[in-house]
Amino acid sequence: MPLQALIFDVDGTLADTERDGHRPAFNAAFRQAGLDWHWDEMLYGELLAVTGGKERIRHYLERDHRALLDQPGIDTRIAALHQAKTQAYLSLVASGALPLRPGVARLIAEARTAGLRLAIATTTTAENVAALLEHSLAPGAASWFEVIGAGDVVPAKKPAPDIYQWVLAKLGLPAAACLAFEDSDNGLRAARGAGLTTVVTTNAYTCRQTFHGACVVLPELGDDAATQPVTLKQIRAWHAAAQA
Ligand code: XBP
Ligand code: MG
Repeated sequence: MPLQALIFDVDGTLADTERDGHRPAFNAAFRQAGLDWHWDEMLYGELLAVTGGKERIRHYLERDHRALLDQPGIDTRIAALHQAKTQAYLSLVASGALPLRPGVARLIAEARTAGLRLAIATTTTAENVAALLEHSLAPGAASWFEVIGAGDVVPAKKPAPDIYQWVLAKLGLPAAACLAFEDSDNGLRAARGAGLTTVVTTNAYTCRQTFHGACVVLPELGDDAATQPVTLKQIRAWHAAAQA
């Protein structure tokens, strides 16, 4: 079956949003709430095992502040912290602090020219996706993506396949007609669980993970001729080989 759509993860795949965007945004929300919690780069790397911001805060409490979980209203407190975190993240994105990773804009442009359909499958909040596309890709770029599956649209977040299944259903395509881009083990498991051929581009948080079932694992898509940028022709060839 020929390739008809590309489905992109966002965090860690389109941009290094985890280290430079979400992490400082969580810390800003904690400070605003008068909490002395601070997630440094190493701790954040461990917390990334759990996807979803509200889920990650809860996981941190289970780990380091267990007693708080028994307090009345803790769910509301987590939700409020997460809302403040989203506002801090949106400000960071609007400041232009989160450039896209090498090759992302180039490959998306190539795919659009070729008439491929584009979609997003992410665990992050929908507002964050729209802001990143607008500020770091191009004004109006959110409209280039026919389907944006984000955040709480499905209850089970990655590594569950649900968000990819949701996106495939909205696209009206079988998995065999699509290819996913991911950066993490959790993301790969979600995409593979939905039956998708998956290209992994690693980052500092994920480069030591194992990527069983990935079609290919690369440090980046690349823009620099010396590093042989991944072209749409190459993507089509990987997709075809995976279907054979
Ligand atoms: C991304 C996530 C998200 C972000 C934070 O995972 O797990 O939770 O870290 O975003 P993936 P929110 O790249 O696999 O989709 O705070 O908006 O949830
Ligand atoms: Mg990711």
